[in-house]
Amino acid sequence: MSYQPTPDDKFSFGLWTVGWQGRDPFGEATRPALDPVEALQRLAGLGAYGVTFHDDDLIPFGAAPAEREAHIKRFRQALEATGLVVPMATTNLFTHPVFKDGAFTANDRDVRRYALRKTIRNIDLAAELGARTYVAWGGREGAESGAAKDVRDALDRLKEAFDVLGEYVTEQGYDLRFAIEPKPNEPRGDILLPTLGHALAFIERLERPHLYGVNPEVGHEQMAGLNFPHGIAQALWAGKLFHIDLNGQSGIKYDQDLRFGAGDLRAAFWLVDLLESAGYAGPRHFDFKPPRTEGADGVWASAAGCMRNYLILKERSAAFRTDPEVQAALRVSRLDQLALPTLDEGETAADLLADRTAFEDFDVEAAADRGMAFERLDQLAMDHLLGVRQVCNVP
Ligand code: 3MF
Ligand code: MG
Ligand code: MG
Repeated sequence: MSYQPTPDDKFSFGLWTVGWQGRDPFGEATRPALDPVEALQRLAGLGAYGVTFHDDDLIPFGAAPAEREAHIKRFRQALEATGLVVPMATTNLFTHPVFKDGAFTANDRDVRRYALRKTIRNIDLAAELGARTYVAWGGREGAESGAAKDVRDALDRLKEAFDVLGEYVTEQGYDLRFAIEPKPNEPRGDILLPTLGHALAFIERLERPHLYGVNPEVGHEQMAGLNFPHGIAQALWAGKLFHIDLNGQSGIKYDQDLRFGAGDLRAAFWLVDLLESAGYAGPRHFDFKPPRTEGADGVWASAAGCMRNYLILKERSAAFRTDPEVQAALRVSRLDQLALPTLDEGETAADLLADRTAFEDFDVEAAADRGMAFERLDQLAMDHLLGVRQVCNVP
């Protein structure tokens, strides 16, 4: 296998990822600005299918209307020339100092109204460019100290903002759904909707819950010490995995944004295994930062590495799932039993109470004695991941 991506793999990149100049809290930019048109050409050349953007990645903040139109026109032409699509767009509600205390939940009401207008303006552009998903990451929706934010009021304001946006896209007839991106901290000390679970619960309180899903990011959940594939499984289970941000992270520390596959490789393997076996049909979107040590060549090597690692892991997952020894090991570990309902069809709680084999005659000690054989199963997975088992029946 060549691991050469094609548009069918649905790999997409944010303009801000390959365009990151390496400015961090301790140092200046190490790379020059990247023209979005060049980004499109390079990404298409590498085999990506899509590109995503914050409004300000494409149109400099504060640009006059004519300048704005010129940027959009150039971008459209580059999309046509490269064949790339725009599956998702989002709003920058975190860079300008006006958003220092948040956007939809800023204490200042005028800032909240401005944030909604900025978002709606870019939603119009997203719809025009054919995007089907609108991501909302509340980077500055949070606080550093207790009294600074009344969290219950802030959640009311956040709900209000999403309900207004939902009403807007419905009235406009846009075929666009929202994907909320959770993150526990950075840049704020604590950010609202810090994890996938918080976001999923919040969505159910909105006026049109069907319009909202999640855009989980590998590193964000891992910054909170959580198991990313488990979170993704729950989002899939809830029908809410609208989009995904793939990158790498090594444990609970600052937001590393490593290329996909770097950091927690085992979690990356189980993630790809899950996405592929669940038939996730959305974009495989990379939200990473080529390290500031890299020059231009390193940026494209890093972007290519994201896709290559995904394809390698996809191959390893397919080899794992089709390996007859793995299939037998899964049965020994009783995964087939987990897939069976605990009660028979039509069986009631009263029937269960009447079933003596379920309790009175149940041999608790014998059941407790059974080993689960998970270690052997996991070693088979490790062998596949590390490439030391012969790859068989790869589609
Ligand atoms: C920050 C992020 C964001 C979001 C983006 C929306 C700048 O850690 O992950 O990237 O992904 O704002 O997609
Ligand atoms: Mg991130
Ligand atoms: Mg992200």
